[in-house]
Amino acid sequence: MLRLPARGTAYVVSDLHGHLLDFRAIVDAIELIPRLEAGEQVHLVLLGDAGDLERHRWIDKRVSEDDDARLFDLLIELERRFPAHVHYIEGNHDFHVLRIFEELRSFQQTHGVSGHPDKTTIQGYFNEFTAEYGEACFRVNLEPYDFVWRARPRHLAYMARSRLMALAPNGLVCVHAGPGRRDSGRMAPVWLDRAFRERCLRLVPERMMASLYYQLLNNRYPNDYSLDDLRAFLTAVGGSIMVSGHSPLPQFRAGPNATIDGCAIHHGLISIGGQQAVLGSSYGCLPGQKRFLAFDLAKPYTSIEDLVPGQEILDVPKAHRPSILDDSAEIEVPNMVEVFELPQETESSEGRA
Ligand SMILES: [Mn+2]
Repeated sequence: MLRLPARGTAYVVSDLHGHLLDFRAIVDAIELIPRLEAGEQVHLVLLGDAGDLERHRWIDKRVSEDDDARLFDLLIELERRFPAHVHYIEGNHDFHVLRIFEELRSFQQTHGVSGHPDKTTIQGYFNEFTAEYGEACFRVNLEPYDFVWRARPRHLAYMARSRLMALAPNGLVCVHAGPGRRDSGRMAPVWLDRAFRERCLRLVPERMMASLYYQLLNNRYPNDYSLDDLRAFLTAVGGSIMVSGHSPLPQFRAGPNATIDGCAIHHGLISIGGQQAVLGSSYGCLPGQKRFLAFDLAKPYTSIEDLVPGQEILDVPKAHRPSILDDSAEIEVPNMVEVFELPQETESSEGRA
C-alpha cells in the first residue's frame, strides 16, 4: 500500500487503456515535469489499466497499435526520474496480464522453452487454452488482455511493482475498482500491506475472486458491494472518501436523466453514496466528459460534494478528446453496451485534434 504525504497535490488519473495522447495532455496541462524538476510536492497517481487497448481503438482511432507499450515506457521513465512522485495502482488488466505471463511460463516449461515468450509461443498457448476450455472461456480470460502481445519484461516488472491502494492522511483512498465486501475478511491497512498478488494467483479461481485483493481490482457497484460495505471499508482503512476508475461511467445511468440507486452524477464523476467517486479520464468516461482529479493533500475531504469543478475536478484538455464521444455528446447514451462493447468503425478523429 502506498501512503501519500500530508501536503502537496495529488493528481489522480484512471483507465488510460493505451491513450498516450490523453496522458500527455494531462501531464502537459498540470506542468508535471517542470514542477517536479523545481521540487514541488506534486504526486501523480494512476489508477491502473494503462495497458490493453483494442477496445479503446474501436472507439478512438487516435490510440495507435502500440501506444500502451509507449505509455508504460513513459511511466517507467517518469518513475526513474521522480520515484517518490509518480505512482501506479494495480488494475484488473494489470493483474490479468501478469497472470497470463505466469501461465505462459508454465506452458513454456512443459514445452521445454525458456525466455520471454514470443508471439508463436503466446499463440500456441492461446490455441491450447481454447481447445481445452472453449471459445467463450478464451474471450473472457485471455482475449481482453491484448497487451500480452506487446509487453516486454520491463513492462511486466513495472506492473509487478504497482500498489494495491493509496491512502493519504486527508482521508483520500485510491483503488482501481470498488471496496471489499464486509464478508471478505480483515480489511485494515495492516492486512492490506500483507496482501500479495503471488498469493492471490495461487488460489483456486473461486477463492481468488472472493479475496479482498481481487475485489479491490474488480468490484463494481451495485452488484459486488453495498453502500454499507463502502462505509465499512473506509472506516477500516481510515479513509473518508474513495476514488476509483474501472467502471465505464454510462453504466451508472438507469435512463436519460436518472442514475441507479445510490448514485448521482457529480460534474462528470459518478458519486456512489457521496463517498466514492468513479472517475473516467480516458476509456469509459461519460460522453464528452473526460476528467482527472487534483487533491490538496493538506485538506480533509469528507464527501464527494467537496470536489469542485476547476479546483479538484479538471477536464482532460478538449483537443485530445476522442471523436466518437465528442460527436455523441448531445445524445444521451444510457446503454454502455452500444458505446463500449460493439466494435464499430468510426470516422477518423485525426482532423479534429
Ligand atoms: Mn478495470
